[in-house]
Amino acid sequence: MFLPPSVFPKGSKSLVKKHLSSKIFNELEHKKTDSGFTLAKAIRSGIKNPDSSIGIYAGDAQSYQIFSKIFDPIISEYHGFSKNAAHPSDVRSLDLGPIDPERKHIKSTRIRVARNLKGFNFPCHISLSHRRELEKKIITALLSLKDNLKGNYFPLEFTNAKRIEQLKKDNLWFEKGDRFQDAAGINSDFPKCRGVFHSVDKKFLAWVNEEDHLRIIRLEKTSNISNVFNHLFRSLEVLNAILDFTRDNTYGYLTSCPTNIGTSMRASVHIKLKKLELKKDHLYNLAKKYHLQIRGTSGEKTCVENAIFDISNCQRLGISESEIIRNLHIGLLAIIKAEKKL
Ligand code: ADP
Ligand code: CIR
Repeated sequence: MFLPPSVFPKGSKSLVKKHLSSKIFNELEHKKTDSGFTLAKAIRSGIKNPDSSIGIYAGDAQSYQIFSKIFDPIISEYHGFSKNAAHPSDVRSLDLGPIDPERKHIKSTRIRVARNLKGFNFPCHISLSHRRELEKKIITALLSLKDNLKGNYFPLEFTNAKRIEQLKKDNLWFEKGDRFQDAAGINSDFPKCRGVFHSVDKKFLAWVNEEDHLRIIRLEKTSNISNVFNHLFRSLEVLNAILDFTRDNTYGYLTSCPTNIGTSMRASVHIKLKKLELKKDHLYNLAKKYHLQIRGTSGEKTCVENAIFDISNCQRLGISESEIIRNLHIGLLAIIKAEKKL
């Protein structure tokens, strides 16, 4: 048996290290979900990566119950959410207007939600045969979509290099998971049974078997975030009718990473901030004030190139979908005002 603080790398500031006391560790060490997921598997990524901020992944929906003693405090700290609170859902149509109509700063808006299907383990704990069965089920649903959602599926394993190049250029493609996902087991059998679906106009897309079974995405070259949101949720209504997603009364949509539960929504803009790039403290303070997260130009844990920041909502649980968009709208207006003032 090992004592929890000693299994995590020195200097690690991950939430899993912070909250996994010896007492909780002893209570959970021998527990298993019905599909055989264990604490040791859940915390692999935090053990391997000293710079993990969270360090834990769920292997199936039941992980959140069986290992609640460790997931709950992490969720509470990340989302500022208490388990006694209710997670609200509200996807009413919004009309907030464009934030930056000439797109001097906001180059594009991308809103994604994560979904996992009932009856299948999550990607860090799924066998190749189940991943294949799942991919088949999802492709059948996606290829049945009609009108403006009609599109094509490009499997990561079999798509030709020229097409991949174009999909990368359009920001539609995804790569093998990073070292955090790798240590968790999410990259097993990569690139088998993964793929990208996109509508003919390339505005609606779905990532299949990436960090979650599905990432459902709307991506447009616009600063009108409410329009993107309205379109995405109309598409989700169609998908909800043909696929059965895991959802919990308290924690909303259940996902591999506990940072994504709840709405599972990340609404981001690519925004050019030449002046604020030179005043990063000011930018980060504004982000903190408006509960926003700043990522690099190519996504999580990447660098900012040509002053293009990825700014999105931080909180996804205990807040409704519409509220996330309204808050993002207010925060972005403040950030653009600060950029203009400099
Ligand atoms: P996720 O959003 O799924 O949590 P990432 O942070 O890795 O994951 O982002 C996924 C991809 O989406 C990256 O390639 C990133 O560059 C791209 N992306 C994110 N936001 C935008 C945006 N507003 N416009 C264009 N591309 C974006
Ligand atoms: C980590 O623990 O750092 C990674 N597993 C990623 C966590 C989710 N991302 C985030 O909070 N920005």
